[in-house]
Amino acid sequence: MWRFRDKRAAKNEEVLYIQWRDINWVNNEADLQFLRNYTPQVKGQQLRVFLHGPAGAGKSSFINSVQSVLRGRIYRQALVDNTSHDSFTKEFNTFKIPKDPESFYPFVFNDTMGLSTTGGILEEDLKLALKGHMKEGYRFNPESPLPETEEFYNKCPKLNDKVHILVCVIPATTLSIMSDKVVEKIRKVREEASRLKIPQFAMLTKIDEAFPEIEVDVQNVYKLPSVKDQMRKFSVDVGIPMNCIFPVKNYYEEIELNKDMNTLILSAMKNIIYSGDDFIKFIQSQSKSP
Ligand SMILES: Nc1nc2c(ncn2[C@@H]2O[C@H](COP(=O)(O)OP(=O)(O)O)[C@@H](O)[C@H]2O)c(=O)[nH]1
Ligand SMILES: [Mg+2]
Repeated sequence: MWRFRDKRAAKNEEVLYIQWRDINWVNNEADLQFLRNYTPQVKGQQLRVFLHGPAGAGKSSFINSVQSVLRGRIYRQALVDNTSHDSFTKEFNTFKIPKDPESFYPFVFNDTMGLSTTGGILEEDLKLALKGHMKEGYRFNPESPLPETEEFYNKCPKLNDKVHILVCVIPATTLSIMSDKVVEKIRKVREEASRLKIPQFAMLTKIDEAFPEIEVDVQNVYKLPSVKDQMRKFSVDVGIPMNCIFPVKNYYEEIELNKDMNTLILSAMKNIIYSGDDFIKFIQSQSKSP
């Protein structure tokens, strides 16, 4: 029996029970198999998922969470910074998830230095990274963008170097107090991605911390009117459509996997992969056309 945590929730009883987005809480096996078996049409092709968002938003935790779901056990990699005061990720690195001892999954992640008003990754650098000009191991310089003359500047990016999906990671806890400058930065990067026709998504993290009803039961996520309101506002502010915004709860304190958390992570990843795959096919069709 579902119990209300506080009086405010109790008042919303009828609204709370209407789930506005279809999601299969009972069985996520099909989505898991889809992710495990996904292979791009072209051999050797990889989908590059580029995560950006404020420091401490949960970007690294999201990569770890995807990895946990795929491995079937909690995966702890030392890339999560639990102080979240400063931008932890200072280098441009690609994270690959091992599929078996010999191979990796065909989707990879880039986790960038935080998007803050000062000291975060520069807009120019983000744009260079989207186009595949940034080489592995480049150390971000908050003062100036990567110059063309640098050894870390990739002059002739291949399809695998380019970003295929842009994902903005935003914590639900600070969404309402996000500064105009950060919103503006997110929007500008998104506009550049749109120009390049790169599909864009947003992950709303820390939903458990922001909404006590979700902490009690993750399945309440699509029943709470306040979650939908937050998503709508974010959608309008930065211009990402509602059906590209996914609330997720990352693994950060759990020691065992949780089916509902997995369901949200898989739902987000499935949509990301579909769009990335479409985008790759689009680029390939463009390069073939005379
Ligand atoms: N409550 C809660 N905490 C989270 C979640 N995701 C990440 N965190 C915590 O937020 C902090 C920063 O996360 P991290 O992944 O390092 O953020 P990054 O800077 O964007 O890479 C860590 O202490 C995580 O444990 C979440 O979904 N819920
Ligand atoms: Mg990080």
